[in-house]
Amino acid sequence: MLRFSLNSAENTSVFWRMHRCGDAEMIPARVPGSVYADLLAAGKMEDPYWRNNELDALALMENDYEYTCTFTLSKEMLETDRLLLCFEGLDTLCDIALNGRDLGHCDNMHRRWIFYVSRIAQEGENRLDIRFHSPTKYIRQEQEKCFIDGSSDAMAGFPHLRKAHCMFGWDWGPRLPDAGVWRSCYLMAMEGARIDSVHIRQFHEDGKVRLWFRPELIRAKSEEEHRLLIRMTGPDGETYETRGDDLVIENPKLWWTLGYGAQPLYTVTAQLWREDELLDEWTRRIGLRTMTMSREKDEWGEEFCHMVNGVKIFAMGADYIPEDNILSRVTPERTRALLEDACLAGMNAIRIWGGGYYPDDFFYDICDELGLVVWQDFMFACAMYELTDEFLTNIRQELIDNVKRLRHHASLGLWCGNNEMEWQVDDKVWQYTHKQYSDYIRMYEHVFPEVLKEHDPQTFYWPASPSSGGGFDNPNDPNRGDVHYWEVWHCNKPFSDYRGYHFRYASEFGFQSFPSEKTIATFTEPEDRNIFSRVMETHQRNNAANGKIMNYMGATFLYPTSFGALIYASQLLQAEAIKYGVEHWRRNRGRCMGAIIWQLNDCWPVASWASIDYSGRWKALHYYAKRFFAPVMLSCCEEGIMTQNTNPNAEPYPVEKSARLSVANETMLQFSGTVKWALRSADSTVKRSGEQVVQVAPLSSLWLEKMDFADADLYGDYLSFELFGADGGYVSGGTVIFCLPKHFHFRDPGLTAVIEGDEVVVRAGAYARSVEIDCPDGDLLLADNYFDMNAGERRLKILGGKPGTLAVRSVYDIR
Ligand code: BMA
Repeated sequence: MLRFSLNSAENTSVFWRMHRCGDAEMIPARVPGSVYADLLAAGKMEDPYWRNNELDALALMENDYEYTCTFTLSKEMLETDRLLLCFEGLDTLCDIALNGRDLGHCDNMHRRWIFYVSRIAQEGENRLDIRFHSPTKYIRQEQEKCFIDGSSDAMAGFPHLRKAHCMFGWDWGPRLPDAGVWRSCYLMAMEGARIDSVHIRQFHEDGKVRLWFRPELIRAKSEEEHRLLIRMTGPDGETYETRGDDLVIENPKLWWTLGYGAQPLYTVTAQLWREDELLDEWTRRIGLRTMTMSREKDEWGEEFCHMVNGVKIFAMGADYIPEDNILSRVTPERTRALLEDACLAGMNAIRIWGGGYYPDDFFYDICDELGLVVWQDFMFACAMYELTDEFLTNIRQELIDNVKRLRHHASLGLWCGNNEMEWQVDDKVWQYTHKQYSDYIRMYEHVFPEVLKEHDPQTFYWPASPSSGGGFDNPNDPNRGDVHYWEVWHCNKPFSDYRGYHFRYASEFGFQSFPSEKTIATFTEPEDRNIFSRVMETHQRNNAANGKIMNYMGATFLYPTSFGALIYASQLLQAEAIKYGVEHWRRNRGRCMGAIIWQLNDCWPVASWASIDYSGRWKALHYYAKRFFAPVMLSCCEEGIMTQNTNPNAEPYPVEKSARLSVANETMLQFSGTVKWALRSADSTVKRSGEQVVQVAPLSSLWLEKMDFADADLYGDYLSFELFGADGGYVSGGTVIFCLPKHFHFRDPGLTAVIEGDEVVVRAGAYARSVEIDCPDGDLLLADNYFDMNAGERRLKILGGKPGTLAVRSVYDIR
């Protein structure tokens, strides 16, 4: 098999150019790449993320754009049995011509497109033209012909086109429906046959693994005899070989989710031979493991949890959206940094949300290496679809392409039909016809399972997120399946509302905040830095949500009188809200088995639910997550003003002041240690204290006795609690207050922070809550941040970034 790359970076003899149709000027182009990326590089458009530039950039997509390249082919390539022109991704509507001859029309960015070009390609110079049609014009025209309802955060008509829905806008994303050759393209010259894919299944029995291989070949000549040889190399270099269709691995090294064991990977190479000629080779890495969802019936309903090698794990993670609206900016390095940050915060699972695109191979390779379980939505979200024969054929092929591309990955936890549509159809959120209603069932409950039955029967399939198993049977049931819970945030409920539910698996719940001030500076002029300015509101896509943040602000903190304090306080609101939910669900491990935070990342600089902002900076939430997703975590279920709906205008009223500590142990080992607690006044003086030795079984959580703090000063005392391991080392801890932070009588902690070697040393003279260490002239990644501390000292390891000047503040400074 000869391969001839048409990618700019790999083949310098291929020169791509592009132009706006109707405009004679050609500009240099890069492939893979996009219209926006090329126009930006040529200085033909402004940064679409800067201030309000988005609308000008959107208008550019009313045009068609043509990409052209010339390349020289050798006789050797042309004399093979077949010459294929392959596109791993075209975004989206386009017509392709080679040497002036039409090859075809493409209309799905999620598919791979292959054309047989033996008769059209020629020795010497060839010319390839790809004309991309305006996506905005197309969805408008189609919507006029046939109305299809869907999220109003995106442009009307978006469901008509198999293009990442969020490129048409979302409640965190801009309307920037870019276009272009967004993935690799190349020519393949094939002799005899080629390996399209190898379907590998695993059977785990009696401590051994039997691997079963089914090669999927594309043949140029049907009568020819071919032999397949499978070679495998284990993580320690051990080798295996078979000419048959299976292989037994004695003493397999099992792949585990992060936190439960190691991530050994085996490399499988399939070779296709014609007598002694090697025709093709296919190499992938796999992990030996079983992976499914457990749905055992129990006293509350039906559990829903990942089971890896027979072990039920508590999924801790976040929802992933595209990392950039300009897709060529998403690189393996950037994705690795993001996913490593997810792991640093203790995450073991990632849900790939269905309104974006199926990520690149490198995304899953990284998840395999890190031990992240991937919940994979198919790319259907918040919309109805009209199932014509053509649309059905198109999406069936989209599924086949992606299932075959991804099914071998160790990290692949489950396939899911769509995002939120069973729930939204059931709730009649959209206008739909009878046909569209029955098309829903046909797609997710017939067509999708059929495709998977043939191409990946070993991976669990779930019809929608959320769902209770399908058939519009109470899709968002708290007692079965997964749940999207949005009463906190979208319905303005207080954080404590999370405690009212014991979801089996929360696959979405979230709370917004502003990105860091340094990130805001990347898209604003100083005069824009007011959260109700037009620029700040453009970079907030959830309706009136900057006001919503202020509403929660008023319920929680004093009024922040500087922009900086407001940004900081907004991040604390988000972090506190999510902590309320996650800690509660971890305390109820067994009944609850998953907490997937909406959302991990952003695709442009924006106010959103993300825990890491577009510039890669950790918001307070991500540091909080590092604590509440810690494998062994001490948390406190307190009763105070926040949990009791008290009305401050009706004083005096009785307020229960109590606390119940809990230790969650998400490791495979028994945990032994000591819990220490103290009731303290605002200057940190201990009023009374206690301690308790605890033994916590693996994969369980342990409640301690409820403690009554009727004697505590409601506005002046707080409870601190810490967990120490058997070796005396600090494991986990925190503080709670019994009133709202805005009413607590904080003393000025007189915080200071200095760098000593590879540590930051923080000192406080009194109780300091949510202590932020920032580096205004640089960026620092610390072992902990936004933490509570008693009067005294804390030392924090510097994990990354460049130390510069330090700035430190706490809730005391929100005023
Ligand atoms: C859910 C998601 C997204 C959305 C988020 C925040 O509905 O599935 O569609 O961005 O909530 O509103």
